[in-house]
Amino acid sequence: MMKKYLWSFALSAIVLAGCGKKEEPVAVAPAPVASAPAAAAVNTEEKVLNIYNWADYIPEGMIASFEKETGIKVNYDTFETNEALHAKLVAGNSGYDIVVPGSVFAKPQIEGGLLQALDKAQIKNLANLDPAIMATLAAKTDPGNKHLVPWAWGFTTVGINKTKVAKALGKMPMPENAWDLVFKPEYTSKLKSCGIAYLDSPTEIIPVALHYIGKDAYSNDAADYKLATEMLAKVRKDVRIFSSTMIDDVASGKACVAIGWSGDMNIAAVRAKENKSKDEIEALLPSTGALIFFDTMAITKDAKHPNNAHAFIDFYLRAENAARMSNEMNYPTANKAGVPLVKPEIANNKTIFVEADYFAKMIPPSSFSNEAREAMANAYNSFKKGN
Ligand code: SPD
Repeated sequence: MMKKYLWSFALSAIVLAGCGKKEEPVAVAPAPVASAPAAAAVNTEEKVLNIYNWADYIPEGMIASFEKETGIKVNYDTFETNEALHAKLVAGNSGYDIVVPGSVFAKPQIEGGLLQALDKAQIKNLANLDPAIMATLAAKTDPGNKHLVPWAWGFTTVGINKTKVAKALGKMPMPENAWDLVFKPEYTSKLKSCGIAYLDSPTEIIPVALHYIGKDAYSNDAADYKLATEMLAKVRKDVRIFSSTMIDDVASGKACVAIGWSGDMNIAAVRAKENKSKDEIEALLPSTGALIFFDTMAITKDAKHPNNAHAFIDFYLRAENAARMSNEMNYPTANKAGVPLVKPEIANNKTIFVEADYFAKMIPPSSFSNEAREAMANAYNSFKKGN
């Protein structure tokens, strides 16, 4: 068990060192105030909750359990990219109460007043969260942990259909750095025959391309995006799919190598087996590191059902629900109380709960200015068009 938590301490050390701060315990739940007992607040909201989350991120039956227990009817929609969620929030009146942005986008959303501060008194299970992860979020994204509660974390990496890749590469050995499979023409020219897929999102692809060429993955400098797209242009003709359905593209064999998210690649492996495929699919751990992400629950500024939203957040933060997410969705939970309930085959999968020495190599998330995101989108769209 000790070993399992090493990564988490490693993370807070890395991030806090970068901020020039000493690690301090983070109060994730307010201390009870000694006063006359208050009457329990009555929730008079209509029994509805509108949630907008990433696709393939919630265990089967979890919404139904919440509905049964609370009588609150949940409308649950999904999105595929941070850009899609962000556009809805910026437009306003999204109708959603809970959204789940990646922390890279959550920061500008907090700064832009698109998310409301949580009422921590309504979320007693905040105490279940890993203080090291909360410290990381406080230092980099959400000062005081006022707005965000982690849903899960993971990393952007290379996923492969081992069987198909071995066949396409023939005598050529696998590279030491797995990013070569998607960015180096010697490899892409061979792998295009079995399908190379990239996530269809500027803020997913440009950061990994920047990292590959030795730049800061979270550079806000448009000149760096030009260098990244110059590198990408060399492999453009070999990329078959810009995917919004990556799990199925990899599981079905449409793509043999992908830039995707760690948990999704593990889900693709499970799905391929369910589909009776003999091909072996796996998430790789590139030698130069993969890009960590945190996906975070937040309540929209104009939420119509904030009390129901707090009730759902508290429900999700129960240790057993957090563990269910890891067990079924293949993403590590930030819920420390839930970790002991994670099945051994998930807890010991090094591409889900990575080991401390690999964790130390990974790139922690940061964020981009609005101008940088726009420049990145332009650079990415020209790359896609082959300009
Ligand atoms: N199937 C759920 C995928 C969640 C991915 N979130 C990634 C955010 C990374 N920038």
